Amino acid sequence: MKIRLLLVYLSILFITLLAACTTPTESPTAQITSAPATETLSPTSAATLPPEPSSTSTLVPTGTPLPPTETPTPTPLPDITNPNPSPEEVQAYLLSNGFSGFDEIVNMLFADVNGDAVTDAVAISDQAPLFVFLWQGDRFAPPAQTGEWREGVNNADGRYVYLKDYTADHITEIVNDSWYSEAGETYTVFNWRRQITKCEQDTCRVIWNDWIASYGDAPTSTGMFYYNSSDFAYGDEQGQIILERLYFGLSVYWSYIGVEPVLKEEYTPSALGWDTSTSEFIDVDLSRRYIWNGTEFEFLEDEVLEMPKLVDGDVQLEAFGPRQVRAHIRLELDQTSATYRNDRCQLYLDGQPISNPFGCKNDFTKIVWEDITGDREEELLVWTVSGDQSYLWEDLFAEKGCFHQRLMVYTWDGDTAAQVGNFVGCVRRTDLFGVTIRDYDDDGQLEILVAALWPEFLSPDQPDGFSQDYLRFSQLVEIYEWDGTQFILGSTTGN
Ligand SMILES: [Ca+2]
Ligand SMILES: [Ca+2]
Ligand SMILES: [Ca+2]
Ligand SMILES: [Ca+2]
Repeated sequence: MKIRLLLVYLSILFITLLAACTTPTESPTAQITSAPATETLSPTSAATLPPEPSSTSTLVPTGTPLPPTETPTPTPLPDITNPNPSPEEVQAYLLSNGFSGFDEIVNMLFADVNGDAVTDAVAISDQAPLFVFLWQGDRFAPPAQTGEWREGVNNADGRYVYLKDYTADHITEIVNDSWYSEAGETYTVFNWRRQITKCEQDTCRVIWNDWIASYGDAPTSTGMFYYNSSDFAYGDEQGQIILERLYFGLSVYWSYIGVEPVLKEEYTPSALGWDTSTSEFIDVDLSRRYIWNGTEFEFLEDEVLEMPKLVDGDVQLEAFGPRQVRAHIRLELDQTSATYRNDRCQLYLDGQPISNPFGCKNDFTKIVWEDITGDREEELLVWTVSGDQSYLWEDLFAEKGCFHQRLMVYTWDGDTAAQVGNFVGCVRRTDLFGVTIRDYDDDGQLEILVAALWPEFLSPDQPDGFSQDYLRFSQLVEIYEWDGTQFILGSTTGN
């Protein structure tokens, strides 16, 4: 027993001594932490920790040769020394050095992004990562990574990467615009985000990251909204660099609490003590300013350009015409929501239905008798507003797929009613203009003006040049003229 114990003791002593003698200046743990290229994936630490190609040599088995495997571990390629590498060359370098989160490099941008007057390279992958390669004399240093998707989202519907100077130093930043859609049974939402990355010497970091545009259509719950923004950077009187963002849009029953975009919480209906159950709610337009503090664009202030407001409807559901004929609206109320409703209306004359059912809001529905053709005979006019397609009543279509104002016009000869116009105009701004009647060409005869479209989605590459706008309002207005029998499309104006 004693001999055995002694042997154990000697063995432990021997091993300890051996370990002490063979401990190199580099500990095995140090090797492991420096080996994986994933260390370089953080944007702040990237470009400072080149992966060491030699460190993986210990992982190569030296014993019996193995049959070729299907996924061999790639040998890390050395730093890129070609100042104008192809996407394939960069992709091979990245994949062999353990960079991940993408399948391929789809495009390259070349510009000086760190201010040393030497051209750098930005590799755009097919997924989230962007890799910024800064040129260092004779090679590209291992890259910094940026280009994250929106938090909690694994993929984007689209992305556009370009270079623009945001800090007024004539050194370009890397702008990563991405967009996302969400859709459920009763809603559709699109959000656009912008991430701006700035590089200095051998590091890169994100200096601004937020939403830039938003569009939603939720007819049976929160209504419709769009928000767009534009940005520009300038130096103020004190020589400070300001990033100004102009947010503008239209929101119907959508309070921006807890969802994107969050504008000013103090201007939400509940904060203002508003009852939106019987009124249209129009949201705020504002200018938001950030100041460049040398590290990032820091929030400075908001300036409200247009206060939110409630727009009360003009309601009249019954009107007596020539010879006391009674016109009225029969309503079915949408009771699916306390705050937002798409009701169902139908027009009756002398007790008989004369229209198909149409989407309406009962608080904004009005019928009037009025001569708009100039023959001194009154027409029956129906005005209303409504959201897009109702999910409650599937037969109610907004012909233009937008939150809209509708005008229907009927003539009545004392016996029969004839529809001579049915106009749907997309409401685009806070005046709620969708359809209006006026003498557009000053010839004494009234025309009907109709706003043609809701915002269009744009792709960043426009035929007429690059656009940073992803939503655009058509300003197109259709002009309908009375031809003696009905209102027909005569011309359009705007664009
Ligand atoms: Ca450079
Ligand atoms: Ca700059
Ligand atoms: Ca008339
Ligand atoms: Ca006219």
